[in-house]
Amino acid sequence: MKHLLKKTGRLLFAVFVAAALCGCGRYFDMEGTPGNQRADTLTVPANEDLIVVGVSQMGSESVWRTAHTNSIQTTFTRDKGYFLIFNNARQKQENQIKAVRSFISQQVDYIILSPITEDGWDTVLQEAKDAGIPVILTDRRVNVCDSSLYTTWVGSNFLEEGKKAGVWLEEYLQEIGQEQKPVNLVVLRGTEGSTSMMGRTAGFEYITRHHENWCILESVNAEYTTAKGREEMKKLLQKYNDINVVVAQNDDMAFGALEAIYDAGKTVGENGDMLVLSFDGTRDALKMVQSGAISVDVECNPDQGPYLSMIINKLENDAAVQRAYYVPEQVFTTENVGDFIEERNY
Ligand code: GYE
Repeated sequence: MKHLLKKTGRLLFAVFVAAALCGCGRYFDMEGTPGNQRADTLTVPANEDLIVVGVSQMGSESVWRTAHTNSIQTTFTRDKGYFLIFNNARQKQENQIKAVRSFISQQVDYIILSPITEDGWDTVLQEAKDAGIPVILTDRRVNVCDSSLYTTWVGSNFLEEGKKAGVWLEEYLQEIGQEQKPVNLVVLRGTEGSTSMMGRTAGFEYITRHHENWCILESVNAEYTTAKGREEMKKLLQKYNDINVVVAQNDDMAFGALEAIYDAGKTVGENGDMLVLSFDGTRDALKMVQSGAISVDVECNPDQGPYLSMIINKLENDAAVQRAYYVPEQVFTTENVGDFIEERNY
């Protein structure tokens, strides 16, 4: 197995560093994970044939992100043959770059990166390539000059997600016979420069362009968080008194927007002042779809750990991998949400 060669290198490197540090025992200062207790030093047990995986997660900004992290942490466990080094960058790209460099210096077998934004990765990914460490992207993508700087990517078709929300609105307006009436929309966008934000925005706007009677009054950055969603929605309600549709690019922002809408004495849903469209499909949001507070929730599947371990297994056996792996997703509405809400575990 490929990682065994690296394991020898790691052990020799660790011995060398230990000797250089007079054997003080602290080779690397690493943030460990609950599954592998805190790893102050990279102490992959010599008698265990473990694949060492360094994961740089962007943060914990949303319920979806927590589920994404959980999928990774429950996949890369010791009993499944992995030693997981997990780093939470707390929404800062520079922390992700530091983590990747730390993984490189520890000669991990694989690096998994969930990049907060698409730009700014060329240098550090070149360093990983020079070190012979495959980089696998999850959730969001990177915009690099040399596409060989990462091996593959696992995630959602965000453009399709945006289109699905637009198509739902088209069909809804047709059903209620208001397809010709003016529709005023506001958009709460996710993290600026992120793949999911750009894809959902482009997909929804693709549909919007087919409707001259649809008007996006304003599109604002609400950073995928509930607090920012509430803050920005409050401003939009103070600015506009004729909002018909709120497009929140994730459930957390939708939760914040609903708080602001209710605080303003407005109502939502089929017979309310405005409709709320959302993305992700978390359990609490699906309950709001069931109640009608959220009209439609376009699923974004965070369960990407199994795909990542399948890819590593292929790479370990020199098998070919695709350049992209799309996770399955659907659309939740008041009509179908009852069939799925009980199984939703996040
Ligand atoms: O929709 C949101 C998270 O990139 C798909 O990031 C991900 C998005 C997801 O903060 O909840």
